[in-house]
Amino acid sequence: MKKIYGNTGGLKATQLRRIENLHHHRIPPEAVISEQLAEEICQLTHEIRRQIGLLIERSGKLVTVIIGDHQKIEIPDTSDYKAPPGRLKGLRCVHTHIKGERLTKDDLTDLSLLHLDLMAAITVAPDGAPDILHAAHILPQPEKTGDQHRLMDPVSFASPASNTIGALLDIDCIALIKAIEDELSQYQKMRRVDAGKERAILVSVTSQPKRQALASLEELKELARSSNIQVIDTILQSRKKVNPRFAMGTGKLQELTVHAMQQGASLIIFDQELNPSQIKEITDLIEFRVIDRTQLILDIFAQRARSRDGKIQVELAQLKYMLPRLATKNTAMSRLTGGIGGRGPGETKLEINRRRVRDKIGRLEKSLDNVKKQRNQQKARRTKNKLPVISIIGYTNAGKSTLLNTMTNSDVLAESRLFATLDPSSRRLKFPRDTDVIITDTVGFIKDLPRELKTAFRATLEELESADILLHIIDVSNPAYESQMESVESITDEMDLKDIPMIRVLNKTDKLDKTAVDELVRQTGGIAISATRSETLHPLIDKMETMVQAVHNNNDIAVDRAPADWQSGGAWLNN
Ligand SMILES: Nc1nc2c(ncn2[C@@H]2O[C@H](COP(=O)(O)OP(=O)(O)OP(=O)(O)O)[C@@H](O)[C@H]2O)c(=O)[nH]1
Ligand SMILES: [Mg+2]
Repeated sequence: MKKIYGNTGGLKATQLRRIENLHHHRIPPEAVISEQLAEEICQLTHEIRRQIGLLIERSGKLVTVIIGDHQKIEIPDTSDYKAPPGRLKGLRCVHTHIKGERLTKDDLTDLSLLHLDLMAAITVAPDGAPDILHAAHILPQPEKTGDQHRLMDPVSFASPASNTIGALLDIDCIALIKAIEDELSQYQKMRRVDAGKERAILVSVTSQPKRQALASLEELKELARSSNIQVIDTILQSRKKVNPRFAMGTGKLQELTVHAMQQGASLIIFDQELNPSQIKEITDLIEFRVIDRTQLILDIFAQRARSRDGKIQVELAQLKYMLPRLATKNTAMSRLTGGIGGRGPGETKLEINRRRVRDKIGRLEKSLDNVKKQRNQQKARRTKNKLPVISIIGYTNAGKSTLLNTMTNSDVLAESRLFATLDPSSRRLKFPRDTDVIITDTVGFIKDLPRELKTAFRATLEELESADILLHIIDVSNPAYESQMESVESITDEMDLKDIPMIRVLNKTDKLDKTAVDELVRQTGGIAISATRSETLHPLIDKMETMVQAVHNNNDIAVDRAPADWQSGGAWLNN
């Protein structure tokens, strides 16, 4: 950080030298400020009619002198000093006030936003001597009153009994800061903050109806869980109109940052996609890593991608998402692009300039083209062999992989997290009446699937276009099943899959009672199953086989041997 910062224009050489010399003062760590230093900055303030501020480390080292105007100072970028999650920054600010005013709203805002150890203002007496010291700190625990700061009792410099400001204040500055941090960590322990994990506060700022917004937050929670992030709290802020600059109002944002610190959060996740300028404005303003829903999904994809194609597709999507967000200011950029827990493209890679990112995007797109060519060749081979293809589609976590496993006795990864499957897998299946088909399982859908991912996964999704039948798996035990079903079907419509016959499959019916299931079957025209129980699959298998044969009669698909490179799945055993 620069040693002197701010409004130095028009000052005399002697005044500037005195300002420089402030750096020679020693401040005892237990004092807020030394008495001589307080006298000197008040004298200077009195002469130049501008506020003077000092940023002081815990050790007592003076880092920066700030020159303001007659009513405020502007704190420079302090991102060299990072407040670790749930702690204070290790810097305090002491500054002068010319007109005898107490700490202002702006002072308290800076205290919150920067997580300063302490904010103090010294009023300057008419003769230029220090008069009253006002100080405040962040409250380590939320108060019923909603206050986020504690204003300490003002202390007069005129008290003849004292000779050091530490004693004058009757506080030991370093002990006070330590006490605040101890209380912070105790509070976090009480809240069972898990030290090894990313800890996030989820925020939704929306003009949507509340029910919808809550369902979306619920899904965001699941996404966070799938990404191994501990969710500490969720906040829903309904607004008539989302603030174009910061998504929420700055006052709310300030409250959020103190709240997040008290809770020991390391990350704030917005449920809405933040545009590049919003994310920059927000991260410039608050001391937190901030990501949005899209970035979280990208992060999960980055963790889950196994195959070479998958990895290329995800990296491409991440780079495309990042490109417009590569802010010129390093701080915002590194906070944004650290990835979650350092996954993602990584800081160093992203600190290279836009041009190199663009080059990389170009290279990745080329390798994807090659992948696509190979796929087309495979497809051509498959068409030659004329084996009907049934593709399982559906919302993420609906049970697609489980169904594939149960039907074909295989062992594709299926688990209770979102986007367990990224890479498509195919298995061969023999129906009871001896029909052979290929069943494929692929990446799940989600509402508001990030545009970047849609583009990147185009090749994978285009595979669906060659399916003869689509099995749309719906997890009817999920309260949001209806909107999930709509999301999937609107994506399939968008993708030109409308003309492929589709079977709606109502899954996880073991979790519901029979009347509810009957009603769902009636409403959706689907077939009820439980993918974990093979005995429930007969009606579905029947329907599939009948449909395959119908398609076969129409399209002249011979029921033939599968090509040698298909992994053999089990036959459907009619037991
Ligand atoms: N109770 C119950 N759970 C099921 C059923 N089918 C699947 N599950 C569970 O639902 C979770 C998700 O299943 P997956 O098969 O991984 O779902 P998916 O659709 O492949 O999900 P992604 O690959 O993540 O998009 C797993 O924990 C399954 O055990 C079912 O019929 N009943
Ligand atoms: Mg799956």
